[in-house]
Amino acid sequence: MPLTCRGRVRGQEPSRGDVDDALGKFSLTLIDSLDTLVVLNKTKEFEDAVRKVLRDVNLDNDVVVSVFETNIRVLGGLLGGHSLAIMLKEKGEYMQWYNDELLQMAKQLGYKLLPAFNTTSGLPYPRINLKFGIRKPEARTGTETDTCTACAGTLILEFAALSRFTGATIFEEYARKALDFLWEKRQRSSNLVGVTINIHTGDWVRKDSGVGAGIDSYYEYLLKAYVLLGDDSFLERFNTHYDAIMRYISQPPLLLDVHIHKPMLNARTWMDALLAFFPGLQVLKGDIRPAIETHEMLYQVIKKHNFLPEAFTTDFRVHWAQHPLRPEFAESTYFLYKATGDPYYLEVGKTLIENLNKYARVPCGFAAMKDVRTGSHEDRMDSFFLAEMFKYLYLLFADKEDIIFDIEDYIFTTEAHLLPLWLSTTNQSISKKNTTSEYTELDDSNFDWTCPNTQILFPNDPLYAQSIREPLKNVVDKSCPRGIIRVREESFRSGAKPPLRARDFMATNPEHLEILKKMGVSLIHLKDGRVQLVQHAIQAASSIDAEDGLRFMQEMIELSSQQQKEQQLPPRAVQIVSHPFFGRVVLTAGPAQFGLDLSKHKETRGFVASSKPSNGCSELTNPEAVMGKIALIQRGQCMFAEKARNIQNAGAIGGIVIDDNEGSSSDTAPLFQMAGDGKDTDDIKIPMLFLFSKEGSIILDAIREYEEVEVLLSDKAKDRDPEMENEEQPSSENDSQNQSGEQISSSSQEVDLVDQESSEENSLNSHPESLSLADMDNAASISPSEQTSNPTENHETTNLNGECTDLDNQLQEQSETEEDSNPNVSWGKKVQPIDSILADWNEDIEAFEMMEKDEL
Ligand code: DMJ
Repeated sequence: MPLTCRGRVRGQEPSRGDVDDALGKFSLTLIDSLDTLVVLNKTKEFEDAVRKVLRDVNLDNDVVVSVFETNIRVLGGLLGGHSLAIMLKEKGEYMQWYNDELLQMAKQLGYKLLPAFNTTSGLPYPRINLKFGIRKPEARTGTETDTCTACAGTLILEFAALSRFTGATIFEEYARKALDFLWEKRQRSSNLVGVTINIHTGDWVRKDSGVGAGIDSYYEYLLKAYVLLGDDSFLERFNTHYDAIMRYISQPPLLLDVHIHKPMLNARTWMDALLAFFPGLQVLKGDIRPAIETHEMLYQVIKKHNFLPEAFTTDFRVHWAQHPLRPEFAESTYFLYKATGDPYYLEVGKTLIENLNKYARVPCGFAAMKDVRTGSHEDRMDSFFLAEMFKYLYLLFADKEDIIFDIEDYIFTTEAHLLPLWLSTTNQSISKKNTTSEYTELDDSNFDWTCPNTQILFPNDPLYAQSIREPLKNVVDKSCPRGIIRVREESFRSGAKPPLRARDFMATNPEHLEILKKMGVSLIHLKDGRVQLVQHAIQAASSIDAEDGLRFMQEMIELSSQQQKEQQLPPRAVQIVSHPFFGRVVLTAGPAQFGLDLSKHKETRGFVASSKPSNGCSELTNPEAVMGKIALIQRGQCMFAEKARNIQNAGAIGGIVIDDNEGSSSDTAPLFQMAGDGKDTDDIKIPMLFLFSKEGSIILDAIREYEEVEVLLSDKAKDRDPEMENEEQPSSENDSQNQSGEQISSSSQEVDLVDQESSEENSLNSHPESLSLADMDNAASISPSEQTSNPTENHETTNLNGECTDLDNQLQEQSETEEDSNPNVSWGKKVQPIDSILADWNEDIEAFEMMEKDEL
């Protein structure tokens, strides 16, 4: 946890839901980063780290973990560590004491995961208890029915490597069986797979299909299994799927999810960040042109937001604003550079590194972005940051002689762990046994370049990649909002009427109501004036109508969540700018519907002061303390607006309301806006922001530690300026870094209709006239004395003249202009020189040493 400078231990921090399934109290980050140390030529440190793993790691914990995450990060980490340990031992200098201990540990872990495969299908359960397995009552797992395709299909590299290293064939057999089952279950007419599958029946639970979340590494492992194991059946399967992906999902430069049964029909209007690995896989496959195109599009999204948002729309607006420092784009950049030798990709890598240093680097590491629009942080640095991001960025710039072994002798797992290619000829006893040999006829010429020789691909044409990128240069900036772009083309061609789209639906149109009826969708009028849409597939006129109904409901749900998002005021940022933070810690804050609007006015900067009474519900008794400062007030006992008036009357220039629910955090609770008191609030002129308790305690702890704490309230965090740091007041005597406040995170959950397909009935509430789905009940929390509110502003993205407008751009440009014209904020747009980064770093180290002493 890079903001609070502690390790995250499962059970000791509030649960973040599924994200925590990767944590098994098995020193995840240490294991996941073992082979990174060798790649970075930190051999001594690697040796120490291996000793620590052997000394400290316990795999027998009573914890329920994700089989997929444990496989790719822990089993993969141990095997990558083992692979490089034996390489070093053979070289004769380091690891001379090593006796396959990591491999033994990997085997122990492998056996712990095997009970997960105890299903009739051979697909593994998604979770397992490390101590009690699946079935025992103490296991607290084993009742799940569904898993994601990537979860079941991303085992073969690690399991086969484990079998081949140890001679225990069972692991490779189980992983092959799971892959065989997925292959059997592919949708036969489209050759695509869905996102989730029932592990008992093999039915597709989610029938949408893309190359990102939920499926990504299934495709990756088919191709890489061929490379590592030399088994043609994997290549044939990959090629069959690849052909389908390029036919239906690839809409250059976009990669858009479709339905497996109706692959000409897009399933959503946004893309997720995980698909950024795909250009890298296309390089391995040898299909460079679309790789360059998609990569270029992604790079432009990154240039717009500094990082790739977790999801972004087809017109490149932010859909999910987090960025947990995912490595996929760096991975693809590395592979594209290897394939093309084009220095452009080094420039791309440089931008990634600069952005990481500028926006994500905090005193104890690199913090995930809570919101790429505000630049606020999350107290989270996932293990893949060290396992993958560091590795790929280092390798991008490394010359052959910088690496102490030949990286070409290894293949990267999905977590970038290194497995030696010589495994292909070791202990092959089970390969090719039981593999299906039923393949679609494909045009083989597409696949000539798999495992490409880049010399052949780019015969003396250094400008090849550039010529592909050039036409895409403005694809993001000049894009107009777009909806679902491909609608059942085959139906149009045959003269059939296009199905009713959710966005076109009008509850007052009798023809539309008729179509709804045909699709088995009924409208129920609720007492509060809203209507509920319910679908009963069996009431549809035909199975085709039933499917159209499902799609319609899914579109409605997506439209609803999109509209809700668009209507929300974006979160704001509280940035601590005084010593020793210097703008590096950025906290996510909720806006207020009254007072100064920070998206329209320049940021407010000031020292913070606690108000008395702490809840700010009556005239302040310490006006001299808050005069000219930003007042801290505790939530509760009166309306937000009342607090604002009281601190404003005392002379405060801004206010931060801190939640009184201990343990609350923006990572676990949805942010909300502070509503007014139902009266005119025009008299409130100062900006007001809301912090949950964990974020608030970071400021309160800073006051305890440093007394004078200065913050910046804004809509977007500002770059820090080293000169500002020098101007700052001298540090307090005790220079230690002592922030507290646990932060936890949960990634956004998509409410997806297809999740409910199996339950036969789908329902959704809406408003009668316009069916503006933003009116759906979305459970804003309303406390008795303070009103929180869902936003009411609606941000149009297309104006009446049909001109293209871009809200993100507008807001960004606006704040940039203001920033430029604001003499108080001189810290934008500068790249921090390296010596200043090092100076910061040393200062941080000193602070931590001091902190350690304090704690001792
Ligand atoms: C990594 O853990 C792996 O690459 C996985 O396959 C999906 N992505 C995460 C990091 O984003």
